Amino acid sequence: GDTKLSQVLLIPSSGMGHLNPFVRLANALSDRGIAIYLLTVRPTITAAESSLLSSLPSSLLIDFPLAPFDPSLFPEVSDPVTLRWEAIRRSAHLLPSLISTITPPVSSLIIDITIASTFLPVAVAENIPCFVFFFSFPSMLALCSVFPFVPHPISTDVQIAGGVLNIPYSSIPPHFRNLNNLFTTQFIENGRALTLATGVIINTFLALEPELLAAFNAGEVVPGFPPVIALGPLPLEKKQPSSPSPALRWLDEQPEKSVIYVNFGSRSAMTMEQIRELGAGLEMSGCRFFWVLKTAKVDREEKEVEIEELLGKGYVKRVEERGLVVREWVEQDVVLFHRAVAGFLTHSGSNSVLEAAAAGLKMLAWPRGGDQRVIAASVLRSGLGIWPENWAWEAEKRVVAAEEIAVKVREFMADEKLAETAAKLGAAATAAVQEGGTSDQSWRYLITKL
Ligand code: BUP
Repeated sequence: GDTKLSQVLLIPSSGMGHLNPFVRLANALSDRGIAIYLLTVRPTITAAESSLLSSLPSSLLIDFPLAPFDPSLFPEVSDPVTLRWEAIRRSAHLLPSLISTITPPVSSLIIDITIASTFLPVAVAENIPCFVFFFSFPSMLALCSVFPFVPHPISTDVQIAGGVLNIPYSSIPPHFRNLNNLFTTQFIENGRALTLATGVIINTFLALEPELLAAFNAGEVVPGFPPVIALGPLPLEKKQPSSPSPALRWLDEQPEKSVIYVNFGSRSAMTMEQIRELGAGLEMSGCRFFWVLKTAKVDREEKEVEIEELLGKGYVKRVEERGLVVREWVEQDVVLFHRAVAGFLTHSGSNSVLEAAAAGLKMLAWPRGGDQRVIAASVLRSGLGIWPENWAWEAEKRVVAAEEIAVKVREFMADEKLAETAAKLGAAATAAVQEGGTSDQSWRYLITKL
């Protein structure tokens, strides 16, 4: 008959970096015969999330009305996404009554790491298996799982599994030094709760951080830690073939493997001064470039500033033969696999890096904040890319000069060896998800547990 094996309720929190992988996971679960529901909180914070949700069959979506929440309790938090996480975290007690209205009944949960500390105890009390979906790299999962147990405020490097990994103090997000910061307390509480999970799902593949994944599953990172299920790279969305955007048409006209794609993700924005230096640096490098330029952290707040107002009069015309600057959302999953693209200047957001790894594309990492230095270190270790470690992140307010950017970009684009190792890792990513591959085995394990 038509009856599916299991009914899984997916609970994302907020932010495109979370919703995107959740939707990919949902699609992959459906493909394997699992019925899924997606709990949503609307209105979403960003327009990008709202448009992604409206592209999904509405029968999958279940609205989650939140408990009243007063953001003025957290005057120090300016990021609306972090506040939304907190609002959801504080609504966990509403879950049992909501679940009881769903038919056929929910057999297990997959929840967002950012809401783990309150939802895991509810799942345990309700006796429902509950998996946590962790969005960053295994090295960040390691930091998350040991961070509740290190002396605070943190003032040293963090050693993982007796030296399998060392996370330097300088890579730890600066706000993690401040225990009065909401983001920090969320991170600590969520990390501490992880041992209650049935398993931790992570969108990566074994070849990226093999020793660390082995250490996790041998109980060497945190004793009694649940299985870490590395099942990536998750397949990208199945898109309706739409007419190619002007940006993609521009890429179509560029020579094979000639363009550096520049994008700092959906949640980072540079200062005007740094934007100008980057613009000048890309121009000076002489390389072909495709740059997605953002000036606001939340897309709905993006101002209608003309590119020339940011980069100076005549810029667009001067670089027109070899550079394209756009101000809108691009289909990154298509861009990364485009034949003209040879490298990626990235903020090393976890999704961006994994997508590029899947495409076997070399990266020039310029972390801006959050988990991005920890990820950049992993990019460097694995041979996927390079990381000029002295390039400042957002909080440092130091500006990297155009000349320095130009030299590095040129060197990076000319690096054939790097392109080869990245391509090899791309092949490993492909092999991992094929039948019998390491991620395929993780999938089989997960399905039996759902
Ligand atoms: Br911008 C942009 N097109 O123009 P990350 C982003 N993306 O498809 P973030 C586009 O958004 P955090 C665009 O492919 C990736 O799936 C991109 O996630 C897509 O960084 C996602 O890379 C961005 O994880 O979030 O958004 O800064 O660092 O909080 O994970």
